[in-house]
Amino acid sequence: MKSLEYNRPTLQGEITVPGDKSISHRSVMFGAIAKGTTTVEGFLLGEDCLSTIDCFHKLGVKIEVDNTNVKIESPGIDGWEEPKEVLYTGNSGTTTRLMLGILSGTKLHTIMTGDASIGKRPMRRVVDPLRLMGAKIAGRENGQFTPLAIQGTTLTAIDYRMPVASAQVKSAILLAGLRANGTTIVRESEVSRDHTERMLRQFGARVRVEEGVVSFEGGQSLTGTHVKVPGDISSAAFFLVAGAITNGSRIVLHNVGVNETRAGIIEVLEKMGANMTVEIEDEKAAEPTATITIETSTLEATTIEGEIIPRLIDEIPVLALLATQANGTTVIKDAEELKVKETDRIAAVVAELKKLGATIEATHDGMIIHGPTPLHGAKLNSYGDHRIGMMAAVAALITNESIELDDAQCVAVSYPTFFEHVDSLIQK
Ligand code: SPQ
Repeated sequence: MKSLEYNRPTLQGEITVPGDKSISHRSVMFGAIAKGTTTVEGFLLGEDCLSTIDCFHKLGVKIEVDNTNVKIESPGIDGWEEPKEVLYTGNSGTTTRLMLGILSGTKLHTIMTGDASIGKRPMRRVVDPLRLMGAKIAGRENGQFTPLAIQGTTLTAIDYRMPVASAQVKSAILLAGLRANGTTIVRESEVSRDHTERMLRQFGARVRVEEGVVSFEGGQSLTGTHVKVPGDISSAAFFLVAGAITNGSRIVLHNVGVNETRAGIIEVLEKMGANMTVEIEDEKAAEPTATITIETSTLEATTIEGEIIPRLIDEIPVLALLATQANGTTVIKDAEELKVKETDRIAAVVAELKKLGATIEATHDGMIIHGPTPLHGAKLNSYGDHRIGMMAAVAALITNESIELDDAQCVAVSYPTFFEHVDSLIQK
């Protein structure tokens, strides 16, 4: 149990946001698939990304980590060893789902499993399209849950319309498509994060993207390269909200990745009237970055729905907290996907914010929040979900009493230095 007693501080200062989790995972995966050397700077040393590295160690890929610099020396996907041990993906849905796509087209037999949360997350969304490509995957409830066993085989390209907006499903199919005969096509009705498409290009593959349709020829080989990982906007989100809702605050966030498929939170903050400036640092980079300054703000309620949802899906817990401090009724819709994250994030957010005195109710695909409401202290549960844990910690910045947070260490999944960064901003 961690006691969060901040006594309504003001927050002032600057933070360099740690590396993007989605891009860090992919940098190691692509570096391992490519023959030769890949170097990565700005890698996120979060537990999830370390799980990805561990899986590739077991596949015989040489990976050296020196602070946030990573060097991958790979014999290429055809040179990987059949692992003698189970590949353990920890708490990471991205590792589990993308590895399914990658391993399906190798010549290897592998078994993958993760922690208790991973054991409850649906895998058929990835396993079904991979099976259409010819993949041989077995697992509990016909492949819905880990542990999963993959017998690598020859794959054939598919033309697939995505039933849900999911970058993990899209990426698993694209990564399997690298090894498939023919042209793989993925059709999205709502565009999800496009880091895989961008990185395929960085590693030398030819990819076409037109109006929600991604297509490319199988059999292309990847060439090792240098990857610069931007800061994670999903981590920056906690400080964007903290700066907006704590009195007398001003926070400058450097190195924030602002890829438009991730930057929905910026649009929502602007619409709610946040006192914020966004200065683009590097527009031409494979993944653009910005410096964002946020100050205490008077906020108006809003509706968050439709195509923006996949562009801010992981920020919804902390946006719900933000909405408790806005004038009026905020409605979040079309976000049913939250139910299959590390925990059911609709149920968790509503239960925990209610304990603090928020006026919030769950709906089948989101939540409705009436604000502004003063929040008070309580005992909260993170449910072992990093994003719920960090939401609770940001809430503690505006409560008069302390928040006692169970399982606070789960923040290390995506933001190991989170509590240090909070402390560094608090004006003594
Ligand atoms: O990796 P994991 O556990 O699924 O992580 C989460 C998160 O909150 O960090 C979701 F729980 O992020 C996903 C995100 O929600 C990471 C991701 C990616 O890197 O491709 C895509 C999103 O998931 P999905 O299911 O929409 O594809």
